Amino acid sequence: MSQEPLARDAQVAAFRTAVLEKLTYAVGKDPEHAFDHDWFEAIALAARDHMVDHWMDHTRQIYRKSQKRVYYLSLEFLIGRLLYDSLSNLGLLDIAREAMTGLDVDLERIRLLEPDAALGNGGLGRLAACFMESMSTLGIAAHGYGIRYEHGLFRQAVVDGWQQEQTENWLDFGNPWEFERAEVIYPISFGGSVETRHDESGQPRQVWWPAETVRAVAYDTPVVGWRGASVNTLRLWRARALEELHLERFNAGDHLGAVAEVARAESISRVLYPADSTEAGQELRLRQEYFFVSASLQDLLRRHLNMNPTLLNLHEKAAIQLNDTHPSIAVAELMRLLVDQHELPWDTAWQLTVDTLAYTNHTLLPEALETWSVGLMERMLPRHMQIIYLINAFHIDALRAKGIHDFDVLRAVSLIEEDNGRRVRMGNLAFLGSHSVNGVSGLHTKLMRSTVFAELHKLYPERINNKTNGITFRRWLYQANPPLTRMLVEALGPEVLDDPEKHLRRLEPFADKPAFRKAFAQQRLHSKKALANLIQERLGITVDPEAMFDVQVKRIHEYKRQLLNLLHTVALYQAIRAEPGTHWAPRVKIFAGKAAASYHQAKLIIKLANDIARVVNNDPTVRGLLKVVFLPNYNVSLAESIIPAADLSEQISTAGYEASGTSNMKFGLHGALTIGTLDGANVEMCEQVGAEHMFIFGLTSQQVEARKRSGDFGASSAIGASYRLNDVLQAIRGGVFSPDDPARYVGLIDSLVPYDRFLVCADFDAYWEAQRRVEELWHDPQQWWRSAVLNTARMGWFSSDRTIREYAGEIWNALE
Ligand code: 26Q
Repeated sequence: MSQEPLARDAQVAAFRTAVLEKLTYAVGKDPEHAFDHDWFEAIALAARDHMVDHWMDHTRQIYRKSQKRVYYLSLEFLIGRLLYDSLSNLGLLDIAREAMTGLDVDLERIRLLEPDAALGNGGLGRLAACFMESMSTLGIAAHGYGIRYEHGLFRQAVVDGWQQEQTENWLDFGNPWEFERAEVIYPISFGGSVETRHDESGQPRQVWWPAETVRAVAYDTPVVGWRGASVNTLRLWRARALEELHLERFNAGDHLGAVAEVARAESISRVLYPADSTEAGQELRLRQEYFFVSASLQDLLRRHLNMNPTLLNLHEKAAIQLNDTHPSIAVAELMRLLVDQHELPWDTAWQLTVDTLAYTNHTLLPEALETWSVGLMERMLPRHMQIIYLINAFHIDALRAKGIHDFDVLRAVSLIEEDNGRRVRMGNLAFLGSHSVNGVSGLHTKLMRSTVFAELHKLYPERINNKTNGITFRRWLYQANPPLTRMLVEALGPEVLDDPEKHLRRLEPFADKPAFRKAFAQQRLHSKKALANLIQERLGITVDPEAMFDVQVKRIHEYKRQLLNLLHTVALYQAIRAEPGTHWAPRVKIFAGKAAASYHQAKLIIKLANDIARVVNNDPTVRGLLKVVFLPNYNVSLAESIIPAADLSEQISTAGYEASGTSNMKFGLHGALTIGTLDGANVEMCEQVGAEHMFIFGLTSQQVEARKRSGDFGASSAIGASYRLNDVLQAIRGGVFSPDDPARYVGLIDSLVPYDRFLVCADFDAYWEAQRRVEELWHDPQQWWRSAVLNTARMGWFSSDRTIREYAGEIWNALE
């Protein structure tokens, strides 16, 4: 016998012992009486111990080398479950599985008990989680900073076809991954007034007398990189009251008043805002933004001063990335800390601020660009409002000095919007306060330069740059699809796991090997059977795993055009009913996604999907040819089950609206073929994969722009020219899918004719045609699976390791 198995047996035994010890001494349970949840906790704690060793090593090394640190500020980290993520990156997954089998505990069953950490809404939050993992993998000294929400994104129930929001309680059974740092506490203040005083040398100084102060308490979660390479920290802040109980009031008999202040303070970290575009500026949201930004900046300045005698080299030792404008009050807060607290001159502080901060933009939608009313800002953050006015004054003066007097230009680049009540434009603040402003795909970045930031771009032509998004292959391939991962390792060798960007391409020749294509189709079928079981269990709908799984899963938004997909579903349904004998490709249309609670149109689209599903699934004429499924409560874990099972990936946003998209990459990695518009990162996918292995359709962003300018979205002419579209709209409008309330969709359909803002009608026929090309290829399995393998082979560039390397090299200067 060789050494290997022995060493491995020893590891298995050691892990088992560690779990039993945790179960006994940390959970306080006897193995005989332990519930599955107790086992989960014991296993997680045993895994966490392994991380801690690496964590401390890594931290010591960063200090020793005085490595530059990267701070990723994000109101969202959509992490999902951590058990397999941690075990797999530590190389302990098989060992843990075996160790637990020896105790008669099925690790897979235990895995499912972990609640998703759903501290994010969608793409932006998930990107932050992928980036944290990649930064650890690449050995970057990174800290994520955010809020430890007591309640993550709501659970979505579907009752009678309608979305209902239910409170999410991920912390009910505790969280074994985090360390509370009761000693890491910062005061965070709000309100009050600002007084001008003069110091000894006669210099004016601004003193903020706040009306209210809360505490931010740190909770740390270790984030382990691939092969345990390094372990970084995700530090999330929880809001606590300064005093747990107002004793004087309590003793005076005012029991409710005594706790009211506590409730007000702690509400800051109570719940994630469940919207993925700005809603009317809510006071609590601004409190959340300032709360976590101030705590994070105080923390990182303290860390810097522990290691350095001065703040003057801050930009050499720290890079701060702002995930959208949500943390953009950091520009004013960093200025306040540097000028008011650390007494640096304004100009020095400004230079340091700009050199340290960088901003990522994730949206061009005008209604999603964050602004805050000047009145609210003055009330809540009076000193910051002064600072913003000053920044603006210096900025406008500098432009005038350059000879720029054009009123329209000055109005466009001002930090204050004047025409719609006075409001602070957070995008402009983030732009001015950062040395780098990046978009998240090539097209998106180009549009940033020509639309929202056109005038600022002319003034600072070097500032805007592109960093196309990526995804971590560890979670989205190795953990989500072990059979496919095994195939890749067999074909390409284990080195593919360490450097898929380099090695995945070597899969291309396998696309021409019938045996490989067959095995590839086989592993897909395996995932589809698992998903079919899940659909059966959760919805009682039977679907055929041999049918094409046609999938659109993402937040529900008009620009993402789930409606277009539903119109196609109805068109297909009608066509099959009209000619049931035709050689249709059997399909299962799968939808999932949450709608913001106040987004009525999005909620109506969910209802429509469920109404269509009910009618189609109960119609015997289309049985075996078409099924429609809306899976409730889309989250990271459900995505891990759905994505490996998809044959067709729907990425059909109106061109120019989806900043990047990241599910497009996840689907492609598993070999799903994409039907999509030339939008966001679909464009780069096209370049990598080849348009001949995708189904591209629809108006381009330029054509969309031209229609917008003309004010005619062309719905009536599209309907006039397409009997098919007309039939679909009439059926939905007339109540075919809503016999209980025939008028339910009249408003939805009628609003399209004058104002089809997202060009659903204009793109309908092109989409229908593209779907026919899909069917044609499906009928040619050799070619279908060849394209599928090539999609996987050519997806290496979409690794978030590549994205992070670009950030580190071009924005952070943080490559060793
Ligand atoms: C802002 C203010 C108040 C309340 C909510 C918000 C808010 C919250 C979340 C605004 C936007 C978001 C999330 C946006 C988002 O997820 N954008 C997506 O980011 C992905 C990562 O870059 C891109 O791939 C997607 O294209 C983009 O839509």
